[in-house]
Amino acid sequence: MAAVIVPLFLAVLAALSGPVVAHGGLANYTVGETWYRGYDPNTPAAEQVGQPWMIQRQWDSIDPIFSVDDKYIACNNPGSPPVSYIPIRAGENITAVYWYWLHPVGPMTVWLASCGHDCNSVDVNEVEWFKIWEAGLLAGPNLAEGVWYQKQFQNWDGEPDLWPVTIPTSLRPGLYMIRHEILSIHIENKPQFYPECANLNITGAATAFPPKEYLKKFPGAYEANDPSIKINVYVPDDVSNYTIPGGPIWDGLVISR
Ligand SMILES: *[C@@H]1O[C@H](CO)[C@@H](O)[C@H](O)[C@H]1NC(C)=O
Ligand SMILES: *[C@@H]1O[C@H](CO)[C@@H](O)[C@H](O)[C@H]1NC(C)=O
Ligand SMILES: *[C@@H]1O[C@H](CO)[C@@H](O)[C@H](O)[C@H]1NC(C)=O
Ligand SMILES: *[C@@H]1O[C@H](CO)[C@@H](O)[C@H](O)[C@H]1NC(C)=O
Ligand SMILES: [Cu+2]
Repeated sequence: MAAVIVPLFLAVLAALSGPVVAHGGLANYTVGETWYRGYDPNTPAAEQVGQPWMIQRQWDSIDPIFSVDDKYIACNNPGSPPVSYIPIRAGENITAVYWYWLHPVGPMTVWLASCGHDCNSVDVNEVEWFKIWEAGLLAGPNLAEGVWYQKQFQNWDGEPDLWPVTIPTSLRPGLYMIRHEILSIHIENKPQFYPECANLNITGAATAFPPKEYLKKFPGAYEANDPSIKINVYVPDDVSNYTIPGGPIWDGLVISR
């Protein structure tokens, strides 16, 4: 939908002011009262990449990723990992801050991947991600007219748009990446994936870790022919159910390894 959206988008951007980030992506993270600045595609990379405060992976485009097989589906990432980690305790909330979001239809998911001893030497396409949060269709009557979490999240007014998620209380501590994904499905057979990733240093004394069946790679977690990905939500019919792709979320209760 980019051809239609770009002029409108620029018009909205022109209306925004102050510290507002001029794009529709994950701009900041908060934990408690602490704000963490994310990567800004509208600021030169040289001013951000390698900076000691950077906690989010570099991403250079607000444009969507259209294919489940695109390697950028992991982290919208052409290159550089951040230097630092957001410290957070298992059981605490991390809130993603967007200053603008355009699309209303489709699921939103949050994933974690354990990095071992260093998130900056891992390959984002090889680490194993597990889903910790999801929200899709919240209420009927059908996919076109129903209430989506994304519709409620959609924000045009320059106020911070907040997406809080709890790190599972039972998760064992360590270095992790967190991956937020918005999937917009307003065009049949042309899904739009908008992922961003950041580094977390999760502390605590818990010991749980999800078993194998929850661990997925990107690409790999999704199938192009999944009805939840290629569906035309605007065909009037009786479909009132929507299965969020990528398998179930890990409830944090299964202990293994
Ligand atoms: C939010 O992120 C943007 C872009 O990365 C940055 O310019 C801004 O200072 C951040 N805001 C806060 C409160 O950290
Ligand atoms: C923590 O996040 C959850 C969603 O995972 C949300 O329901 C809850 O309101 C958040 N709590 C706070 C204090 O923000
Ligand atoms: C992660 O947090 C622990 C506990 O505060 C700290 O000892 C460790 O140095 C941190 N690791 C990194 C890579 O920031
Ligand atoms: C709705 O549920 C049916 C029956 O379980 C399933 O086959 C179909 O894929 C679901 N549709 C979506 C979009 O999740
Ligand atoms: Cu679009």
